[in-house]
Amino acid sequence: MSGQFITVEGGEGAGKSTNLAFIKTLLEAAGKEVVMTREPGGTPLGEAIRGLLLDAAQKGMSSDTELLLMFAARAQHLNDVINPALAAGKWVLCDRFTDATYAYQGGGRGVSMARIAQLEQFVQGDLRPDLTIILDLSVAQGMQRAGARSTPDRFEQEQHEFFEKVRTTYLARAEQRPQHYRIIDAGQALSAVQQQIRQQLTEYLGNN
Ligand code: T5A
Repeated sequence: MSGQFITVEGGEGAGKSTNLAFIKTLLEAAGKEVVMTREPGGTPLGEAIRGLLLDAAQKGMSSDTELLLMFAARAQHLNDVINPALAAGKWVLCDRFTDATYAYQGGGRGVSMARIAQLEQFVQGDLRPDLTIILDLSVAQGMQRAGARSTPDRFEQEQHEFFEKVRTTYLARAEQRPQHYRIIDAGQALSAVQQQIRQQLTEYLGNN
């Protein structure tokens, strides 16, 4: 018996945190036992790595260091949380995963996609998300929402162009493997966003 692996992605301020608990409720209502987690993070070691990655004081971090730290946190997360949960038949709901590495380190920073793919295979083996929900909205709207909060972290200090590349990469990945992705128009009011999520998940659960 194996559970399913669902990830939620999107640019800054897209509403991932806001909608994660809603998605968990929908899955539980369908009788699934759900483990909710996040990246970078999800374990004590992963959360410590997250602290380094988001720390605005780490200005000189190279793109390769950033990439390797993402995958280091992911390796621990897979070992301690994701793989055991899936093996026990639970559904894992994760706030960001390797699509974010393709979007931010690949699209945003310009790291070679082939190098990311090598690390993905090394760290994950054949594990890929069964379903990825992309909360898509314009960069301007996302920055406005995220900017309404506290001090910007190291990623939030990037410029508009960086986030345009992040968005383009997410959408391109969804276009390549449409059966594994659902794109939600996250620019709408929360009730309309959640209505789309409910509709897409209901359809997915009906087929899985
Ligand atoms: N990262 C991560 C990489 O570079 N590579 C990787 O491999 C991985 C895994 C941290 C950073 O790490 C990078 C990407 C990130 O920069 P994070 O904390 O998950 O990752 O990312 P953030 O995008 O910073 O998380 P945010 O909390 O900023 O965004 P959310 O969770 O998408 O947005 P949320 O839910 O907090 O909402 C933002 C605001 O908008 C409001 C909310 O109330 C909130 O105030 N809001 C709405 N307002 C109006 N209408 C709606 N529909 C709304 N939905 C939400």
